[in-house]
Amino acid sequence: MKTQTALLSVSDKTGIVEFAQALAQRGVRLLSTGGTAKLLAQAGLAVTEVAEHTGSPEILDGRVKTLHPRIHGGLLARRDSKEHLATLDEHGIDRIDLLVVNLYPFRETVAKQGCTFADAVENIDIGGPAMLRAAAKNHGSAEGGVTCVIDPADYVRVLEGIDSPAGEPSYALRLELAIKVYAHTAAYDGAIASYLSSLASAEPSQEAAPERTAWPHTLTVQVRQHQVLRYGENPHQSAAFYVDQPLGAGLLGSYRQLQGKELSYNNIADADAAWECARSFDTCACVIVKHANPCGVAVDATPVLAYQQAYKTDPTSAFGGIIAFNRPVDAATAKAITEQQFVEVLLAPGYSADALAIFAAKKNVRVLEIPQGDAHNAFDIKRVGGGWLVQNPDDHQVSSEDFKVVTEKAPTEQQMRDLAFAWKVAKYVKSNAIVFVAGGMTLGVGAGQMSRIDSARIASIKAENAGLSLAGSAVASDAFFPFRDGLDVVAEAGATCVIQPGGSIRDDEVIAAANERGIAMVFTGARHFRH
Ligand code: 93A
Repeated sequence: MKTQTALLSVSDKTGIVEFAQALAQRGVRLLSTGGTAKLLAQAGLAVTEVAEHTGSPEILDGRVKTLHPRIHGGLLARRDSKEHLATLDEHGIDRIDLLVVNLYPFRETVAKQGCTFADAVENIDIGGPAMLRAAAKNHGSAEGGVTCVIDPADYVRVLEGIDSPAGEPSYALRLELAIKVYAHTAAYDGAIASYLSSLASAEPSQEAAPERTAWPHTLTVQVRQHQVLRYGENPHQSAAFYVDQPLGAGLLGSYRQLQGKELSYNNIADADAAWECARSFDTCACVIVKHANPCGVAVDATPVLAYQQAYKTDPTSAFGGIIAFNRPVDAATAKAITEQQFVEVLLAPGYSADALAIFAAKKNVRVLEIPQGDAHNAFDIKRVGGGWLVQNPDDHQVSSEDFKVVTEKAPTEQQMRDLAFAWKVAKYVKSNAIVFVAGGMTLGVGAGQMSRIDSARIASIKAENAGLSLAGSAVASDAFFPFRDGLDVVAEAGATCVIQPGGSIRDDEVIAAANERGIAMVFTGARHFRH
């Protein structure tokens, strides 16, 4: 059915005047609530106030504005039902074909310092969600239905739909917008429940709400099923990939697959580890991951140079690896990778046409493009029996200026650069992590051992296996050395400088060992356990 009447009632008034103007130009009649109507009228638009349309004034300080049968009847009458349409006629109710609503900013209000209980409660929107849920319920069928819009980013597509021969947005778009509405209202109510439960036993008052606990008592996450996977970590497990709503650019979930086989559960987990490590570098970096651990990381002037250095760390493990770049991949890099190794997944913020042509010859290689962006997850979640462990992501940053030299010898400038690089990589290696580096590349990575000394031994064995010398290398340990033995192992392997958090009761013993061996050591004051 042609879009004849729209109801606009928005708190976030971004783009609403322009959108209403575009609707008016298309002959759509505008109904609107107090503040929105005023804005539209000021812009010279012909708009009917909802109060005038319903014949009922806004009452109770605006708590009741749109809660009226002339609104809800107009939204809910089935477009394919003669009876419903006759009922509208009988009661003199006009159809409302397009609903544009966004809600009182509840989350933003309670996030503000000093938000009172009264502020919070007045920002619980009732009429908005009621209309949205009604319109979404009646998104209809291919024959026609109501369009509901909560996001200014969707205005353009709605106008395109009105301009189509059908005179209304397509069924596919109406369905998409209806899904968006229910996800949104669910999260909105979740935020209200979280806020109220965070007040615990506190009495409602006009005073500032009590100090909020660091974590809400209930946690609401909004996700969308992105893909059902062939299977989980093992073939006897089933699995799916869910992505956050809204989804931040720059995070793995926003990927676009340009070619290759379907992604598996393990591919996604490994791709995330590789991508997060690669994007943590400002300079051009390449990260090769196997089984969730980096097996080669390097920074260099170009992606191909970074790849070649990263590959040298552990060519054996790199086979079938996941490779991430924080710079667009060019033909030289694509050629070097495809000639040298079997690769499961590639990640980068972009690819040259020549690079894509080279990958096209290897049909199975999964090539993922991740849009540039600096979004970060709000929290990490880990499943345990009967519950979830939730924490802030490990986004602790220390720069070289914060490194505390604890030994007689201080690192040279080059050593400082190496230590900073090693420390960055160690954060992405499963604990216990020991990472040897030199000149912007990893030389040996020891990951996931139950004792730090074994990680140190493994890292040096791997360097030896790859034919890399550890003489004069820098080494990072993701947590403190509990005894001097770990330090002895890395020193004997050839390390001349060490970075670690410090904080052990035996720090003195470890510092003395470093001094004895002429090693420069810095403390970061923070550890990077990764389990
Ligand atoms: O207080 S309400 O829950 N009661 C209502 O009947 C109602 N109808 C729309 N809030 C209501 N709204 C909300 O008003 C909308 O969801 C929107 O956020 C806001 C727009 O108000 P105005 O146009 O006056 O700025």
